Amino acid sequence: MRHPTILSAWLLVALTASACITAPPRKPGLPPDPLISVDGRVIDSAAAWQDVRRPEILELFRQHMYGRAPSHMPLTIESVQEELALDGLARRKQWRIRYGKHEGAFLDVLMYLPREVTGPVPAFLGLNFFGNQTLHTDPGIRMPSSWVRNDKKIGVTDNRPLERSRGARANRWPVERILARGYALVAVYYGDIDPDFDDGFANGVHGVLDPPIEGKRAPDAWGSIAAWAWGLSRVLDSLEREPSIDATRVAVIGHSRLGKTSLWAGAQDERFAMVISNNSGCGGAAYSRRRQGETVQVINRAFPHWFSRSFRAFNDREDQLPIDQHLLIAAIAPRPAYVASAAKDSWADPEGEFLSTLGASPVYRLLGTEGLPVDKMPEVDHPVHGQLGYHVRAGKHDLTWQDWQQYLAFADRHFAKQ
Ligand code: GTR
Repeated sequence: MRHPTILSAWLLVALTASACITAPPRKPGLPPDPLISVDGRVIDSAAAWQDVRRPEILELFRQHMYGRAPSHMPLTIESVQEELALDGLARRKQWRIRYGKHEGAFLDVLMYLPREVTGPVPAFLGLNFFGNQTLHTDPGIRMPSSWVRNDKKIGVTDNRPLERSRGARANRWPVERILARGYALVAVYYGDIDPDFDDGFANGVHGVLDPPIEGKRAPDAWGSIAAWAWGLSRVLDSLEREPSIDATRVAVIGHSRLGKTSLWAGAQDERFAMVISNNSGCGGAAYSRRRQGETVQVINRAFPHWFSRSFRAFNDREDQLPIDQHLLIAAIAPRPAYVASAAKDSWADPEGEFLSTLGASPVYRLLGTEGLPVDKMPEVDHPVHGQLGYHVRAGKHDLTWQDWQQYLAFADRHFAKQ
């Protein structure tokens, strides 16, 4: 008689070989096919996407681009304050999330809620560049105590925000209009998580949770984008404890480098119910392989702290990347995702942002949604909304009310309660 284990091993090999169809190797230069695994298997079911391809994609992004963040850790919430604000139109709630004993190991959260709410509301959650006080002239907003980039126009000197910085970015955050539509707005200053300059990862969350050892870090240690994304997930942790918020309907939104961040946060953390990338460009929604506008080499040289060190291996070698940015959007599927470009923002490669959104669409369709409802780039100011949304707005690199109108409509459509 044949040995039973050899027989069953042979059977297993034969069965596996017949069950998975392998694809021919991809030509160099083309972006990786979202529906073919690294070992050549065709991904043809939701289960294969969820169990094989999505985890493998996230791992590739960790290994080669954004780096690896430490796993979840306990947080404490303190300094909670709640009062009426905006002439009685809103409730303003602020709290501090502490992630370590070190003096500076905290982030300050600002939340506005529509005043009249019955039951938990959906929310937009976004990081900002100069402090929560720049969102509105409301004098009750706490100022950041961490490092802030000097800026005469905004009102920051000696890396401290001045009183006159209150409301300096109100044009990007239409607070009253968001509240009027029944959404909460949750804001955090990104420098509370990690100050945006290259200091060898001594300050911010890296210094607290994962300091360099004798000046050394692993090639796939997390960069600042991964740190900001980590912070967004910690804010979501705190929103899950917030009775006024429906944490199953939180849209994460970010502009530019913070759009790269919202994509990476949403790709990894499936609790984000919607992801919005506003003008995120290279390292965000735009294909790296196109090399239009900002390139991998340019971004790594200008911002050596944003990505893992391992990403530098692809400077001028984008074709060698085992990933590209359509896979980042695909990792969000089937959750709704919206990518927006601005016509004059050639640095962010609007066409590359559109094409990668389109490139993610087959995954959305595999998972039973419509994906992106067009296959050609729409004209300027002709938004398209499906499970994936896209628009290219007239004008320059910015987050405007026009962009917000689309995000609100997109959220209304996807967050509507049946
Ligand atoms: C630019 C950078 C872009 C984008 C932008 C921003 O200097 O090249 O990748 O992130 O900054 O965040 O405003």
